Amino acid sequence: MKILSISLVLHLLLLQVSNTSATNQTTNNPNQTDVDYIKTSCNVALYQTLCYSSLYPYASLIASSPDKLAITALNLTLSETKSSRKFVKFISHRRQGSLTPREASSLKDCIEEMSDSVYELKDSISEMKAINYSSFEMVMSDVQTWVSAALTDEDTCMDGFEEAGGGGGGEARREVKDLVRKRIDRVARITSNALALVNMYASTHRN
Ligand SMILES: *[C@@H]1O[C@H](CO)[C@@H](O)[C@H](O)[C@H]1NC(C)=O
Ligand SMILES: *[C@@H]1O[C@H](CO)[C@@H](O)[C@H](O)[C@H]1NC(C)=O
Ligand SMILES: *[C@@H]1O[C@H](CO)[C@@H](O)[C@H](O)[C@H]1NC(C)=O
Ligand SMILES: CC(=O)N[C@H]1CO[C@H](CO)[C@@H](O)[C@@H]1O
Repeated sequence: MKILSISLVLHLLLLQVSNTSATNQTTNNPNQTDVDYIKTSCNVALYQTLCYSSLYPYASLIASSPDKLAITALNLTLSETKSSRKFVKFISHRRQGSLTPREASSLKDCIEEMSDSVYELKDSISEMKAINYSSFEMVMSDVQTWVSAALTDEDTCMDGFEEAGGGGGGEARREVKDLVRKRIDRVARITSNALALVNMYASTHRN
């Protein structure tokens, strides 16, 4: 009974998170040119459907501009990373009493890794906002390094869960582990897409 109610709360939380990104969609009415630009750009991404659906609400804001596209993708990655960190913190707190030491430390490490990602993404966004012609190469190289680092943080977080709690875990424990993994996996996909768009922006300027 207790396990059921926890999972209900978690699912409600997941629903809430997915609703926040949908709200902007209704406030926008993008024209076909700007929508096509998102679609075409997302061809460089590994997770194209996610790339398109997550950036579509910002099509008018991006207005077919490659720098705005890259910054928006980073903005989106930052907000997804923050909400996932919040989610992992919530699980860590909610299940405090029933976690094995190994699971508790995996959750704690994961929260730290998400915090590193938040710093790396914030730095990337502020550098990109201040970019100019002479600083372009250096800024883009930094941003590529930082976004790659964020992707590594997410991998490290997931590896922690793969290693933890190998034996003797109950159903609820596995359920929570899978929920965390699902969230982190989504962030990793969104980060990977942002990196592809950043790389695309960086390469168009080099020619
Ligand atoms: C679409 O909107 C952009 C601005 O976001 C504008 O520059 C462009 O001309 C519009 N295209 C069409 C076909 O209306
Ligand atoms: C990114 O987010 C900030 C606020 O968090 C906003 O001011 C800015 O306009 C956004 N940039 C783009 C290109 O979406
Ligand atoms: C370009 O940006 C760099 C780093 O922010 C700054 O040091 C430099 O003065 C800027 N150059 C121009 C021409 O604005
Ligand atoms: C993720 C994101 O950028 N969401 C934006 C949706 O629109 C509101 C209001 O216009 C912004 O405050 C959010 O940042």
